[in-house]
Amino acid sequence: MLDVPAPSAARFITFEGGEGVGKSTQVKRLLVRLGRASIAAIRTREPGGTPRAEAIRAFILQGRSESWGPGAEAVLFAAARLDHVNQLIAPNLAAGKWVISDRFHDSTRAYQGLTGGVDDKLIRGLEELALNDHKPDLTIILDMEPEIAFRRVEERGLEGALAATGDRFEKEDLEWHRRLRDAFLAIAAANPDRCVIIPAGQSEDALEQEIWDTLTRRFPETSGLSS
Ligand code: T5A
Repeated sequence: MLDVPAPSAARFITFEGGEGVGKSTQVKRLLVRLGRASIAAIRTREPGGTPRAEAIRAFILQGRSESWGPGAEAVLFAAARLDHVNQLIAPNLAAGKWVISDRFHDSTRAYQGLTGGVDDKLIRGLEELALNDHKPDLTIILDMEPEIAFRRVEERGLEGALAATGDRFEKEDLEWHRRLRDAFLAIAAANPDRCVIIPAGQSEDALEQEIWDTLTRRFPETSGLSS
């Protein structure tokens, strides 16, 4: 008989944190690691991940919903999430693939709720509607002083399309980003079983290793796998 390892349950992992803390970089690196460990996985992002959700992303990040206020924006993010969950996240998990998402529902809680002042009742109602029981198994919150993250985004912006303007939320001032950081720390404190805070000021390699160590501790079925 062939010695085939039992398939492990598909996991849903989200990355959260402020602007420019290195989420996208680490999501890509984690996908490579999972591939080396022969774990089938996809990466996605919010807002976005499906054509309809990407259309909502463009609308919001171009600043076209800004004047509607954070409550309406929370509804828009939730509408994008509902499509994302139904069309991409749930089917992939059901097919046994791990799903790694660059931002998810905690971003609405942090940006529109705790920082934007949207009522917690609305935030919770939108979560219930959009998640449809698909809560992440693990949320990695990359934490960093906004001053440093700002510098990173600025340096990247000098080469990128957002050089002159920045997107909708990158334009907020430093004080706003400090409150945003506190919001993510508060979410982590309220959800210790799901969330892990990882200091993001380390090198990309060191951060990748800490994330992998966190994951193998959390999901013991991965700890014996080569990576
Ligand atoms: N939003 C989103 C809401 O308000 N509510 C919601 O519900 C949701 C889902 C999304 C915006 O929408 C808001 C939040 C956001 O404002 P986005 O473009 O996806 O917009 O914004 P971010 O998620 O912030 O994406 P960024 O690309 O700006 O930041 P990342 O992904 O955290 O950072 P990354 O990996 O792109 O790295 C930034 C720069 O730093 C360098 C990279 O090379 C890059 O240049 N870097 C490092 N440098 C040194 N050391 C390291 N360890 C580094 N890691 C990366």
